[in-house]
Amino acid sequence: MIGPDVARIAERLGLAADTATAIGQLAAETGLDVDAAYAVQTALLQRRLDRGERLVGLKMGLTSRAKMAQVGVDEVIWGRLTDVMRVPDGGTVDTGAYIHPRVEPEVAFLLDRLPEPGEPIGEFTDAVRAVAPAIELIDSRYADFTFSLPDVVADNTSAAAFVVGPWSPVPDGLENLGVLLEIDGRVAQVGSTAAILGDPRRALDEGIRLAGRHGVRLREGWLFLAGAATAAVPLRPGAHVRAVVEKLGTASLRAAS
Ligand code: OOG
Ligand code: MG
Repeated sequence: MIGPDVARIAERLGLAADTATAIGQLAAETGLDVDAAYAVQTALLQRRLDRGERLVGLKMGLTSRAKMAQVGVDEVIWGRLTDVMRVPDGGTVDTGAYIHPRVEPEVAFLLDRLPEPGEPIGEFTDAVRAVAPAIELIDSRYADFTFSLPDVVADNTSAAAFVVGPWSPVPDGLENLGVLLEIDGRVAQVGSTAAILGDPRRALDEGIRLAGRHGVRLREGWLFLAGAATAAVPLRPGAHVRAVVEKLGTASLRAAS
């Protein structure tokens, strides 16, 4: 049997992102399974590297029930972050560069030295140098933000842009910090870091394990987004967005009007 055409699917998804044009789901029609979907993701990353972008870390997706319920997919997934996706804290994005952007509050880790594959993480603070509040801007390349598990994996888990707030040393206890997402000064989502796999530190174990299955090793100096603690909210032109994480502070962005 002929497998799905990984290069062609990556090209369709890459063009959809570059031109902010939604496409239909691909997995059912092309017979794409989850393993082949990660191969598409790798090809999409290569497309970005070929135009000079740098891989700066990984993001986890669907690590909270709120997110799983919002998109109707209930598996933890991971994707790639590049330097071009990073927006400075307080920076401005153009919603016209995206199809149907949404924002969600996250916790970011700055990775230190990680154990060899197969070895457990000793102390979390050996593996993570600092933590920060963050905002992820997601933008599914599929029409109506609707997809299956292999579709969203192939689409680099809807990754589009992200903001990292100020770094802090790892506080004692990351497992139950209050999280708010504010739009124009109004609370749009309320949650807790407990929503992220019970403790966002677990997201790192999952990231090491799941990326390791596809031969990807996390590196010192990489960023790591642990996954949204709440559902995502549509980003409208002119909006001012803040993610506030107890003990860690605030990350913010503006959408140009
Ligand atoms: C998939 C990406 C999920 C998260 O933090 O859960 C994600 C999506 O919702 O489109 O980034
Ligand atoms: Mg996210």
